[in-house]
Amino acid sequence: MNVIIPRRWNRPSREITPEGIFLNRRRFIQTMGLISAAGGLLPSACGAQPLDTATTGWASGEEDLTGGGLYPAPRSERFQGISGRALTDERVAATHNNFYEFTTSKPEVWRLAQDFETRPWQVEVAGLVDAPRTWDIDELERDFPLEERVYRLRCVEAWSMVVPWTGFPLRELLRRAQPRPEATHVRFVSVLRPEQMRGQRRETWYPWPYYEGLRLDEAMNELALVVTGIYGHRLPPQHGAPVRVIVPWKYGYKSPKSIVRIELVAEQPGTFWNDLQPLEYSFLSNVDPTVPHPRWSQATERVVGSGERIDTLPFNGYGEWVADLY
Ligand SMILES: Nc1nc2c(c(=O)[nH]1)N[C@H]1C(S)=C(S)[C@@H](COP(=O)(O)O)O[C@H]1N2
Ligand SMILES: [Mo]
Repeated sequence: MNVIIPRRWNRPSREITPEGIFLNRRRFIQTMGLISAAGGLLPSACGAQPLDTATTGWASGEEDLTGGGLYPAPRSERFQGISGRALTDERVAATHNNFYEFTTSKPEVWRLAQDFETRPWQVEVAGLVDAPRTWDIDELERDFPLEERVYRLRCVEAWSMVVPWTGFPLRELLRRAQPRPEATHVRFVSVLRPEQMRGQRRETWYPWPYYEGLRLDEAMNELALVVTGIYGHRLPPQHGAPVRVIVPWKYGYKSPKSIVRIELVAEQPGTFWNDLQPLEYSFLSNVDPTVPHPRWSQATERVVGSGERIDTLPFNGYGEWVADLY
């Protein structure tokens, strides 16, 4: 059962990471003066690598780029791209992050997260299941066939991106755990590691660790993804390495990063933002252009990178998959 298929042999051709991303990234790094700031680290640390990753914090070293041959994973046939919308440039996505464990300042997350240790790492699947298990991240990455899916990402703050994630359906992991009939919801818990996460040390008014939740039927929808990679390589720290969940029809905060525990429970669990501000952040938080946030409209969104303003779609464009859940 655990035969590892050499994915690179049957990998379809890729358009997801066009030349432009590499070229743009080079230009970006030069513009930011990172080459000189890093004191010549770039040429020596990168060696023959095709990507300038060592100084950027969005993947470093051969192991993080390929995961020993797991990345890039085959592209999903059904989620190859989004018509009329360009893929967000990797350097843009990697330098505009919400990850409050490090800082609330989006452009600074990537730098503050650079030294976050993402291996070894374990994820516990527990609670109301017949087959609880603690997964080592390396087992998790190998035991489930990885695929790449391009999804829209819509933050509640009214900005959006289009991102190629690598992962596998959450329902595959849940099925392995064999949820008991009384399980109704799934709870996710992110890591608590204040010694490596500056925001957890300084912003002590937040109820760390970050936690989120879904109804079990939502978690079993084929769109809900366990994510270990982005742009054809392993997740870098700022995107929630080594493993996060992506729930593309909900506002971004429903997609918890750097998770350590997935728990099946018998009632609606509390969630970080809902517990902090229930009037602003509901438990469901499905993307809905007709329901404004108390402090701003959700009718449109700003495309990060181009700055274009576009209409927000119900369920973030995924109504075909999820509308019948509600
Ligand atoms: N643990 C944790 N997960 C989190 C967050 C966070 O602060 N902590 N921010 C959320 C928000 S608000 C968004 S928009 C997305 C951003 O994901 P990205 O930085 O990979 O684009 O992550 C979500 N997951
Ligand atoms: Mo967000």
